[in-house]
Amino acid sequence: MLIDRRLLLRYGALVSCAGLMPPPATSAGEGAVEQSDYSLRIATGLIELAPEHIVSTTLYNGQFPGPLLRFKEGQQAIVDVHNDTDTPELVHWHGQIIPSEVDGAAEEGTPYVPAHGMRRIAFVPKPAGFRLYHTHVVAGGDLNRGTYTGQMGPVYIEPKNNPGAYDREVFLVMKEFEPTFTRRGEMAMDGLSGAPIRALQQMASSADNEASEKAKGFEVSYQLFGINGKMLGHGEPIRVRQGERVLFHVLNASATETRSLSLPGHVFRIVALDGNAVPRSADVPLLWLGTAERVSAVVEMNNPGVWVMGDLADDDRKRGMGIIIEYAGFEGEPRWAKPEPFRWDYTRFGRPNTAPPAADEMVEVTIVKHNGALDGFDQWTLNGEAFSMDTMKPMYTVHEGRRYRLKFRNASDDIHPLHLHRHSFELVRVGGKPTAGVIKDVVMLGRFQEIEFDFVADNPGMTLFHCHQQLHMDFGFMALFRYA
Ligand SMILES: [Cu+2]
Repeated sequence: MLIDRRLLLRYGALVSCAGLMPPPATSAGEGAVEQSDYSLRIATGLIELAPEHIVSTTLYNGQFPGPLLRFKEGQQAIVDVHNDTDTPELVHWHGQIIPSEVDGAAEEGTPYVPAHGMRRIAFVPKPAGFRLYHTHVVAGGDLNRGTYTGQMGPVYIEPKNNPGAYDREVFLVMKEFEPTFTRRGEMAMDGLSGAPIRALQQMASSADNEASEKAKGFEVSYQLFGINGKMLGHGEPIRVRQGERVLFHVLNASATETRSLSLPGHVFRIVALDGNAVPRSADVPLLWLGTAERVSAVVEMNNPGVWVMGDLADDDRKRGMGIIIEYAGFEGEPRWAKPEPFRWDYTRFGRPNTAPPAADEMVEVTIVKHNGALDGFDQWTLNGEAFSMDTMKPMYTVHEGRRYRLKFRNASDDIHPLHLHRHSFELVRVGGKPTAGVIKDVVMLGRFQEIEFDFVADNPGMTLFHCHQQLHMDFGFMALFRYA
């Protein structure tokens, strides 16, 4: 749509001189001359997971997942975000190294997209690879807000030099629907390598003894599950030919859950984690992904038939967490087979026998859970402090150019998908094993385990660190880094 330039100037003059007209919702409102690359509209809508399961939730552009947004690395992009809901919203560009003003976290100072308003944002997308966008508002006890809704979508940033050496690319977004709170503290499957540390277990039991509420806090459980917004058996199968090499880009879009994925009779060759190429490709029988983690893996289609590619959790897969893989010329009931036990180990994809560069400074953070401390919800502390949305006090000051080693000690029986905004980090030690070269923006910290990773303070501006489990981040598990 082209707008008459004189009209626009006149409108602008009216606003600035007479002050008679209400200001547009943003500095560049709907009448802006420059075309945006993408437009996202946040509104309530319906997703048909299956004919008998049509869910109502908040969506981007009326669909789940949100549209796949493709950007070019280093080339400025403009996105118009329209918010048709009654509450302010934020769109976070997860995994990108961009300024705080557009990153999409209120804690960093990003302005909200007002209710029934819009905000135009511009940024230079980077780094290349598989990223995502999602809402970053606090949900607290409201299961109609935050990542409990359908506000999540994939981003692919094309590298400046595109290698593209695969037959096909398929994006898979794993997501649960219809959340409820429960007192049933169900123990999720633990697929992570590494042994629990005794001192951390002791710390947890003394926190349990001190807890005013002895009962465990609320957990979230879900009724319905799907890949790309369809329950297993609904939607189109992935149709393949024998000998084809398919590159799967898998995203765990859950608000709270760790997910797994297996394709019986096939192996995944891991090529990238969180969109960043791994130093060492390796074959694995199945995937484990924490909330917001991504895995890119090539599967060679060399076992003809009709298969269920699905989550290892039987209940969740039976309620939809899977998708059918159908070879050309084959039909019939899709087959599922439980894979052999396998532990997910990030160091498998790292550079062996090399250490990352020495860090300039070390920061140690101990994570403790306080059962039911906040009206029945567990409260989380980092070195004894729960993040406060009221004060938004920064916990650490970093200096530009310095390399920081963060060591996290998990004195709890939960897995935490740790996420750092606006920076990538390099894994240094996982489950007691040293590693180098694995670059990520979310990493799972196992129960009663430790993890170390490095980041270089190379993107000045307020920077948020948090657990990506929505229940954890909303109840204390956050910290702000400020630049000196
Ligand atoms: Cu957590």
